[in-house]
Amino acid sequence: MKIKDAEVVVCSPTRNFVTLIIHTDEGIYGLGDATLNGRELAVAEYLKEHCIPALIGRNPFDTEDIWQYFYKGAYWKRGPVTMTAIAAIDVALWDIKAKALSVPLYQLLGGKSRDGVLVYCHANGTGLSHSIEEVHRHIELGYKAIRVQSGIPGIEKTYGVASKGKKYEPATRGLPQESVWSTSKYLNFIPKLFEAVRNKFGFDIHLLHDCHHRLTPVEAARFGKDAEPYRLFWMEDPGSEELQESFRLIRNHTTTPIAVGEIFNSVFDCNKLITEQLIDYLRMTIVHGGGITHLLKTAHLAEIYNVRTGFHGATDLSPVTMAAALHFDMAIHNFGIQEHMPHEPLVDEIFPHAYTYKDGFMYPGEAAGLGVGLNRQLAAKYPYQRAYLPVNRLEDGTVWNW
Ligand code: GCO
Ligand code: MG
Repeated sequence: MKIKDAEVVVCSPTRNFVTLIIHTDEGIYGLGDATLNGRELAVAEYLKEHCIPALIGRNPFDTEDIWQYFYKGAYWKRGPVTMTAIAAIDVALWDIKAKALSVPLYQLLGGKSRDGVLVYCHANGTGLSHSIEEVHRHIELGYKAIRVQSGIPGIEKTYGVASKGKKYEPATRGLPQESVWSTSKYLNFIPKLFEAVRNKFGFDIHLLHDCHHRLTPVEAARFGKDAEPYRLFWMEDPGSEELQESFRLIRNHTTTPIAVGEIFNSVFDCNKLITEQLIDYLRMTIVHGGGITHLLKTAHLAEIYNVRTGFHGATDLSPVTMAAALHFDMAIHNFGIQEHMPHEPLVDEIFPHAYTYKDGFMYPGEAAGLGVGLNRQLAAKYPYQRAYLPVNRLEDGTVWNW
């Protein structure tokens, strides 16, 4: 089998998605997600101009060699744009391989290690009582694990919280929106939120929280200590991750489990975090972490050090990534949990898929390959629109991590 051609489809059904389609001479095609939120066209061009011409004629079964060709062979290694492009190629090739062998992808990654994939959803409230209502609504939907985010008294807009009556979506069209952040207001409020949620719903439900990179190491340590009585499943991205050793300080002060890595793109972003056991869950995911080939190696390293996976699964990761993640989650031993932020019905219509949700768990389905299609006619009706993630500032105007 040979790669005959490849194309990049960019569409914007409520938000932007970049999809790579690789065609083979035997008529089998594979899909890869290449969406990098707010930087979509950089990856689309990288693929079109620098990768696709060098893909033609290769054997799609050579996933390892093709991965190394675009990674080591490019001289310029790593970085989100490069690694997202490589991930799209890699996932499309695994899709082709599994389709050619007529098996669902998880069969090639180790087979079934579990019956279903535990997922967590988002309960986002504008304030304490609304957050409690949202937790209740998601418990009714069967979720066993819920990430709780809330508007903070005294802060106008908070990460993870939708404006009234709307679904939360971090990127917005036009130029970047700006928000203002106060760590002290946040740290004063969040323990009260989790106290209220535990008082109302008890300890049988898993609760998670995303700090979205905003705390310094010592503030994160304090957050973790304050959260201990509420037994969080994890605190996510407590602070900026560039300095891996900074997690030692957080770790030394709290038993609240730590999850990081949704913006990582290589094992070299988390090698110390893993081997020094500074984290509990790794969020680096297939689309931004170099694809299945690289994530398998990273997850296997993590397994040795008791670190489990907790893949990023926000709506900016297309159904193609969701499917790839679910096959991966099903197969590896050190799976922890999977984020599930359901896509809009229009997105599901453009990417029809075999995966399903039931009672707090997801299932990749038994279709050959990833089990995801692309309705190109419908996608073409929603052309790309420039969109950005917000920019964050402290109350005095200093730019801060969003
Ligand atoms: C999460 C994330 C997202 C990101 C978004 C950025 O935990 O789901 O933090 O909501 O902000 O994916 O592109
Ligand atoms: Mg996050």
